[in-house]
Amino acid sequence: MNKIHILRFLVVTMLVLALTGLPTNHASASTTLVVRSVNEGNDANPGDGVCATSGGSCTLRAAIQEANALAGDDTITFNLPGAGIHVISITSDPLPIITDTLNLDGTSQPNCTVPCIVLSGANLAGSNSGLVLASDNNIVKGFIITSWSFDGIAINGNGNAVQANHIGFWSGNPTLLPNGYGIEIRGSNNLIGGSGAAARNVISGNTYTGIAIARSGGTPSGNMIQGNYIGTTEDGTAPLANGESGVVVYLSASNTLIGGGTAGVRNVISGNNWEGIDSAAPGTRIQGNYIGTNAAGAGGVGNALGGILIVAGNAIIGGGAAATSNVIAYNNGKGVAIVGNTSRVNMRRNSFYSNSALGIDLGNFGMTPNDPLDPDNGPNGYQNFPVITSAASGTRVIAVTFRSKAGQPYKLDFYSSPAHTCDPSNYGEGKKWIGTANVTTNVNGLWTGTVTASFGFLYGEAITATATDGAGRTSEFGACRNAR
Ligand SMILES: [Ca+2]
Ligand SMILES: [Ca+2]
Ligand SMILES: [Ca+2]
Repeated sequence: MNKIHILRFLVVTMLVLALTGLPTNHASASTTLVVRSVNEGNDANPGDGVCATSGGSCTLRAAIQEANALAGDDTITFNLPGAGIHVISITSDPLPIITDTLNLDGTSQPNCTVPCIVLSGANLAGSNSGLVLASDNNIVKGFIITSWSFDGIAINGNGNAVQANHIGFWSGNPTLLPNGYGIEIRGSNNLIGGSGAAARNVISGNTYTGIAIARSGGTPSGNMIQGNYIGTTEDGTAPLANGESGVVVYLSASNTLIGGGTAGVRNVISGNNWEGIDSAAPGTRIQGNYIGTNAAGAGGVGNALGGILIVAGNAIIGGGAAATSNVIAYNNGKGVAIVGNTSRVNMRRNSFYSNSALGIDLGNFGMTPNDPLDPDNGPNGYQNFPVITSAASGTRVIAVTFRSKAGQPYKLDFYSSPAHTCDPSNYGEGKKWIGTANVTTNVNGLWTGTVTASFGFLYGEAITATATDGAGRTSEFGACRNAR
């Protein structure tokens, strides 16, 4: 290049910069920082747009410091040397709290099977969390997060997405390295998981709860837990218990969605040491999940103290359509237990089977007998259940006597279970929904009649039913009647 060419090049370059308004610094640009070292050094000059320690390497710590210092949303990717698992072991201080919007993308690491970047707190003294999201709209994906004595991930902001992580275990390491809590959520409208296998977190082996929402206060609303395995191995075939429950929604949370209406957002919440799900909050929806089964829905990985425990608030478990039905099976204990005198829980069209105790227990002390005119107060108003007096497999006609409050509308849902699988108490559980009847009681609180089921059932199968009142409060299952 001669001098004239150089001069012409400089003039053209300056013109282009002037015309396009390219920034002369990185103050508002979206910057991608590439982590190339598993070491821990600090960024030498946060805010200069460059991730570099004084020695010139880009560590995760330096990258977060740089991204926090740069205004605007930034991305951190990984290009760590070598193949296989990469362990970032934090020993000096916890990683910086994420305070500016960040896409932290562990799936970007070449030459590995996601997740392959371990964020380990095993060598860090004190009570610490792995990643703390203080800002909104962050994405964290593709990490193995283990050995943090407090939270694996703490979400204090809103609108964050956490996907494709293993939280609480490292399946390649023979020594289990739990976190205290897998994920704690204190903000709103966060998404844990998503639709499909690529978004799935496996949240298992943590010392306490897999996902705890509003455990330490706050008023988080609208959080979504979708498509995860919680309490199982990464292939969903065996238990890898969280030491307490899989998911706990504390009372100051609201409108939490666990699952949804498609197979892709189904959570498998199984194998936990307490219940699969505990909720004390208003507006909890539990839909389309497998609770106590393996990921195939074809065998047992039961939760040790029952499937679901509702201690207060109101919840929808199921929803009246096939797509929102949960499978609640193989749990040691109740399928769903409801305590707390103000609890209001709608449970329609779920599949309950092979739980060791009642499918649904209002009051958590066994079957609650029907009372005349149903005035009793308690969980779900101790809603009376229907009494089936006959069930004819040939005609699908089921005869019912139902006594509850006078002059009120109810939805009666009918279920079949294979022969001899009703609970030993005979107040059992229903595996397959076979139909619904909308009925209204008379002035004496009585409705009696026959219902023709939508789906057939076999001679000898156990037929049972629930009643749901106009406020959406569902009864226990009535006594099983063997079909003739
Ligand atoms: Ca820097
Ligand atoms: Ca930033
Ligand atoms: Ca009652």
